[in-house]
Amino acid sequence: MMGDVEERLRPASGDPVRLDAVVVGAGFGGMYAIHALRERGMAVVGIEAGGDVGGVWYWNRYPGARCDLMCVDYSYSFSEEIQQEWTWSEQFAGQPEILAYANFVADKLDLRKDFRFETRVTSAAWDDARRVWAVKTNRGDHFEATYCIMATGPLSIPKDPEIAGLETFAGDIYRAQKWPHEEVDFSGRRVGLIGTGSSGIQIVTEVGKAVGEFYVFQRTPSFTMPMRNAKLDAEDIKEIKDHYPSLRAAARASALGGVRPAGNRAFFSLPRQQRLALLEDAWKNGGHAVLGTFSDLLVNPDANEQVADFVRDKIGQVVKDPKTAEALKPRGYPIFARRPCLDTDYYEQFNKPNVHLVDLFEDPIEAITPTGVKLQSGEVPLDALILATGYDGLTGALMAFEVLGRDGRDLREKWQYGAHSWLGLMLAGFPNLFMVCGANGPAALANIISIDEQNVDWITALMTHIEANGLATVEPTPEGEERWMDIIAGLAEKTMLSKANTWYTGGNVSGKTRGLTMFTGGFAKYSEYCQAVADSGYAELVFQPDEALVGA
Ligand code: N01
Repeated sequence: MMGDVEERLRPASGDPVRLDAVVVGAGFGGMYAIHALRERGMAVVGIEAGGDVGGVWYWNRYPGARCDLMCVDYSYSFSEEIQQEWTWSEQFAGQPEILAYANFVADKLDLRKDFRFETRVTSAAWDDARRVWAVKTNRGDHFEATYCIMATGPLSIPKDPEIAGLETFAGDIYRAQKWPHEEVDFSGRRVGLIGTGSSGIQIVTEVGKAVGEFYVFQRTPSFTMPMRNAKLDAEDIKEIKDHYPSLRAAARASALGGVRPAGNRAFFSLPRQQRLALLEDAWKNGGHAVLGTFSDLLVNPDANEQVADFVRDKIGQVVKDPKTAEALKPRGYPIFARRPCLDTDYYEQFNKPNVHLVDLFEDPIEAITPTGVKLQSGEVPLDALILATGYDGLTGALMAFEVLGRDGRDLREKWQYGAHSWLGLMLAGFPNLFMVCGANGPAALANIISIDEQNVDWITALMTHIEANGLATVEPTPEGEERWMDIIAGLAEKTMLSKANTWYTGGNVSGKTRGLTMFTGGFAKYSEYCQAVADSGYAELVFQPDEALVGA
């Protein structure tokens, strides 16, 4: 059944195109899924709204976009050939290099021939009588597939700020999540930025370098720490390439799927001076070292507050204007409960005479006008407005089109009070449907490429089990799903991650049910759960036999 995708997508009869699997999304999860399914000899098609591979790295071309995980971790581990052939230029790669890497992998594995780009899925519906997923697109495609793999990513539906008058702005609007492909020149222009999460912080450090007047409209400040990125020289590269097996093994055994260091000391197990010295070292080392220095920063509020104070002190040491420094210091939520950001000279930008912090808690936005942003205190005239206001995360992508399970059960109804699934991989009532990096797995709390690979490998192993045993459909039991959601809830109660209003909890989208639905037990533990299920012969899953084989 293999062959060129365009040929297979145009059947002469106009009948649905029959495939083994449809994969939605051409990010790192979807790319690996296509490769792994093809390796099993399956006929597949990938559907992707963007014009090429890369997922979030295809869309997020804003100035300063960079991964805050080291590339030695944030890259595929499944192919020794790819690991050896590709060479990273820096510890933390920028978006152009990560996108170039995605393209390199796509070329190497010839992935594009099975992707349908600039195409959106409009509906996916399970046909129980025929045991197929019927998947339709906005280009009139109609596929029928035994399996449907949703590799739609936790962050793919941008969220605009709900501010009156946005559509009336007469200047240029740029969205971090859908940045133009050509370079944007801000020099000499009056530019505003709304949003100071990971994206906004990266934009500030880059746009701040060449801009006329820059107004950073900040509602909640984020904690950000120095990345201290470094170029990789020939010796570094050799060291990495010689040790990939052990580096990957360490990543798989870690809570974050690769972030290092990961401390196992409790904060108060050491005397004050020693704790401070360790934090100072971590600050100097950069990256996520501060987060990794102690084991209990997200479960011990006193420890968390002391580390938050340490970072607030650092902000005060950099930012010269005391009022601006005070406004930049995050308060009222635990450090690391919002995604910890890494930056290069973020706070330094605010010492420049043309970079202005606007504290929206003190002076809220009343409206956006054709000529600028109207604050309570008056209007800030602008030529351009950058929105870095985040995403409808975790559930947004799968709720953006119709997904209908057995008996027409609608996923939007199933998830109306939040994401609910089994291992973040499968859904009771939705046979043969899989999610890659789904909302109830470790999702945004660990290295997404590690999760993608682990999920896809687990899914393909289950497919092998299905085929080897003459089975046709698989889905989790409702009880299994409940048990998983209880595990998640039990773990979530122990962390402070839900104590900030973020996309982690749905708190950034009005009307969305709030709750921490990700697995907070860490990547390694998550992998253990998944493996235990496979080792048990897939307990908590129900299968139906392949009727074609029954009695054969
Ligand atoms: O989005 P966010 P993001 N008026 O939701 C503000 C990953 N990522 O795109 O918090 C004013 O974090 C909002 O303010 P508040 C990473 O997982 C990774 O930055 O609601 N402000 C907030 O400041 C990350 O967590 C990397 O008060 C408004 C901001 O918009 C995730 O993507 C880089 C507003 C949104 O922050 C999302 O990050 C980039 C309004 N009406 C992203 N509405 C790296 O790997 C919203 N905001 C480095």
